[in-house]
Amino acid sequence: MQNRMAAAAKKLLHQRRSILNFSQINRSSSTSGFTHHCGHVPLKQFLASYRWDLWRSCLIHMQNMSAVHHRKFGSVASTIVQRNPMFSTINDDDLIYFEKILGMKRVIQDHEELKTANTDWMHKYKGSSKLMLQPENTAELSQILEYCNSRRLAVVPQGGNTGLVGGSVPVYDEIIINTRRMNSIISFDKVSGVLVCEAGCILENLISFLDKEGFIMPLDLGAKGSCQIGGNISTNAGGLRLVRYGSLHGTVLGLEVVLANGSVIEMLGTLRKDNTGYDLKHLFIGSEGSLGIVTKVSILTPPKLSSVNIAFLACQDYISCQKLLFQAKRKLGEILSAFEFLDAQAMNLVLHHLDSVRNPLPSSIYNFYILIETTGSNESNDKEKLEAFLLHAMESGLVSDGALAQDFSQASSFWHIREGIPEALMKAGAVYKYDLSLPVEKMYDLVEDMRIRLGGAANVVGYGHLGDGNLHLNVSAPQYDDAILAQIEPFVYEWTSRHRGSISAEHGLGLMKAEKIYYSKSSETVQLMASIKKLLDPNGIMNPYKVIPSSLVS
Ligand code: FAD
Ligand code: 2HG
Ligand code: ZN
Repeated sequence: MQNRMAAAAKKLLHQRRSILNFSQINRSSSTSGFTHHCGHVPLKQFLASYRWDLWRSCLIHMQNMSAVHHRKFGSVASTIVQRNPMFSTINDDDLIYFEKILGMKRVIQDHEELKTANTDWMHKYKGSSKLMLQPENTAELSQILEYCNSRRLAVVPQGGNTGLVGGSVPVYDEIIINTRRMNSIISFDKVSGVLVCEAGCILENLISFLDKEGFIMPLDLGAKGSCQIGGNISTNAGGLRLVRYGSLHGTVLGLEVVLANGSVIEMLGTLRKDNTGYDLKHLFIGSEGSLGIVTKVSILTPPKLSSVNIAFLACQDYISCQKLLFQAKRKLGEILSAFEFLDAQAMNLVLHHLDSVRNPLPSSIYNFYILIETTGSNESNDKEKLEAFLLHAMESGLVSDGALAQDFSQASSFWHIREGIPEALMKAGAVYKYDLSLPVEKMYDLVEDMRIRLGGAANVVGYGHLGDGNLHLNVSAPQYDDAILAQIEPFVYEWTSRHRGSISAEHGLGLMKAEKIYYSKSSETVQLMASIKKLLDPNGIMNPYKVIPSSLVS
């Protein structure tokens, strides 16, 4: 069967060059990119086996490349809220108290450091905090929050500050509580795969740690070089492999959190099963620092599997992308570990703005690109599955062209195209970001509708986690412009709501969408959220102006 399939694929590849032009790709000796060779080789040759150790080091290299960069271009935050007059402002006694707990070095008032911490990754949201605190452990954090609560000093928890909705920076003078010094790995159990660590561990460091143990993190995202696991949990980050490993609501087994009044809630279980009443950790997964600060995490990590394949495919239309997803779920089944898409506009941005990126496909322009990753434990079985899938995709004309990574550096390059899009957008100018959950069949209609609305005024870009029904709609313009914003909002939210989508698939609400929550949640649900907030944070000091409409919390 396998031989027949391979032979058929081989024949097809030679016969139908125009349909699946899997050009042989060699990595040039410099790191500048690919060199293309016009000849075609049998599919078998493309499915070159991986060396997992090299693959991992490639990933780490790629992660370094993807460490986030800041870029400045104006400041427009569409949401305007009033400072809550109930909050105090910092005085000398407060500083003396904090210095007593943390020492002088971790009570930061330096202008430059504060400027960075006050500004979000997009340089779109800017606060005016005069103080950043860096606790080293839960006890210190607990004392800080207890004090802030008694003094009604508002705080904003901050991890790697890579959030994309204005949640991680102050709106006014909130004290920034930065978790970067709480970065120890506490334990790792090789039998269960349960990792327990502090919230300030950088995701990439956890990935590297686990790699040596033969495991992987169940989440991965382009900001891994800077974001922290506490920030990931607080935003319920989805990322590139949710299609395989599910959301953090499934993989996080336990948390330790500190509430606004300083009480430490120890829920740091390592059990897969525990039905002793309400599972309160879920309240803190995705609550964006509005209910408490996550200090420790227990998370289930999957074993690292030896067989990884990555295909970069081109499709002419969106319907083919959908059909390909349908087929991938059936034909690749349990080995499918990523299914990402980008449109031609996203590809052009990356090619234009990121030096290290080359298009792995010949120069023809396609309308859509799909990145498919498979991860499994049986190389020959996995390859057989992938061959069968690709053969079917070719025969049915769903795929117009494609390339299979033959080694780790090609795999890295494919991933770099997809992960580099946010950075390329930053380099292109001002960007309006929307992160939407939508039925897959409707998803790209929104991009097209937005293009019609905006005409030539802006570049409308669509990409995202197609396997999860998550569209990243980005509107790129030379500079921020109220006229453009008025064309986008509320249209984008109304459109999403009309199609029963969510206005935040994975980035959260932050400041950007706190007031827009009703597009995705009923008023009764939002009221219940506000009641929970009131119960856990009666003075409203935890990350104010974010997540919940300010009328319900002030
Ligand atoms: P921050 O940005 O510092 O904070 C985010 C929010 O969490 C804030 O509201 C903050 O107050 C709160 N918070 C932080 N730490 C804690 C804590 N310990 N306790 C309580 N609250 C806390 N997101 C995805 O879901 N999928 C992606 O694929 C993805 N890719 C990205 C790629 C790039 C290049 C960038 C810049 C961002 C991307 N994001 C993605 C956005 C994503 O939300 C963040 O990257 C990440 O999850 C945030 O982690 P952080 O440590 O930077 O948190
Ligand atoms: C991604 O998937 C991130 O790359 C960022 O979630 C999305 O920039 C965006 O809109
Ligand atoms: Zn994303």
